[in-house]
Amino acid sequence: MNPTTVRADFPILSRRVNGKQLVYLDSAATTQKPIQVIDAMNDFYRRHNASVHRGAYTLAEEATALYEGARSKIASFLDADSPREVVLTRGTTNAINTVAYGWGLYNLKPGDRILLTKMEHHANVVPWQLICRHTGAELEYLPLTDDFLVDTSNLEAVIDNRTRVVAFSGMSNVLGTIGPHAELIQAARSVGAMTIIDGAQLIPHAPTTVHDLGADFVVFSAHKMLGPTGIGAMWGRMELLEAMEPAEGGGSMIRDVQLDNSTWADVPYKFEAGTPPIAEAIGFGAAVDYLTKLGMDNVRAHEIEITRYALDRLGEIPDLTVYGPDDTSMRGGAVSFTLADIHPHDLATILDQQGVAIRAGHHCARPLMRVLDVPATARASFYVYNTLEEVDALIAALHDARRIFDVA
Ligand code: C6P
Repeated sequence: MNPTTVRADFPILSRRVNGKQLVYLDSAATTQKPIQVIDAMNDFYRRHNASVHRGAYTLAEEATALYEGARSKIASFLDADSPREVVLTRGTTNAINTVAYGWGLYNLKPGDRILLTKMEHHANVVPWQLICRHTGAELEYLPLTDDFLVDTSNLEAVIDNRTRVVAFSGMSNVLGTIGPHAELIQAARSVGAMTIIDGAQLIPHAPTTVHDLGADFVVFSAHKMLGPTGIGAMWGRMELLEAMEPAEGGGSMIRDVQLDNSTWADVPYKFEAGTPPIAEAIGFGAAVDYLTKLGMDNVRAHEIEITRYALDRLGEIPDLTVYGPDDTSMRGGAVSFTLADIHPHDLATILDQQGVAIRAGHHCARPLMRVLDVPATARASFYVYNTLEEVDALIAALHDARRIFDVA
């Protein structure tokens, strides 16, 4: 996989920003979209647009085939046993809420425990807090080690038969930290707890299957893997999906509606209330095709190469602190840092003047910011189209920032 060839498929990457060539280093927030995804969505609106699952006319049949075709592609990408195990959601946040409200609300009671880690995105914290309010269950958090890994040294003492849910990020959007999936899943299994992996960062970046992960649910967003916003997936074990209640009611998700009661459509439709984002699903399918063609092993190998290079080069900058593991076998390509006492927002603004787009802030991980004892970090994140030369541009812009802020 050659990022220079890959770049040619991404029209936006030839843009100039503030008179400089755009260097897009914010793929952990959202990735850019290749022409293949843009064309697939465009083609749907130009030639096939109709609602799905209802119409008895040609366009509706075409739209349904394209929508269901996208589900099948996502299922193959995950090596799921059946496309029916893939629920199309509005994204990771919506998927976690679907599990929290569809499973948690009906299965948790006072005294039950939900185990998270201190590196979770708010999407894997706040829904569980809301469920705790409804059910009386309590939250617990696994701490982090000094080298930014999930600390499992006390796991046996933390997990017991009160633990009913273990929910954790497959890859941190701030630290880049991966895992430890197998250990957490096994510990959860040993006490019969339900497991959910927030795969928003993991699935786009690592060759993995739902069988490798072994969780009960794996959730992720299309827009972080070259697809459009507004769509994502919730893979779940069929027996849990069958047993779970829908979190949202409305059209398309019912078998029958009486005046005072309703019955649900089969999985996955009982979780897809209302007219779905059809063009977005088709774009998601095209993104999965694109990544499959690149090969997820190649995607990961490139990520390791560019992240290693970035960590080494960032290490050359005085007063710069990286928050995350140094070992690239344990991390992905989201690299958070601070530079002296320059506020990350100021840093991002200065870098933007050089055309370099990075994110600054708490990255929707305020509990983690407290652990790191910083209000915010700057974050550069890499994907399939980023080159080592772009890392050089980042480094040059950071040296400029040091000069501008007169860092001694
Ligand atoms: N992170 C970032 O880091 P949505 O918004 O539903 O597509 O994804 C939410 C989400 C959940 N979990 C993790 C680990 C994530 O990284 C994210 C999204 C973005 O820049 C936005 S805060």
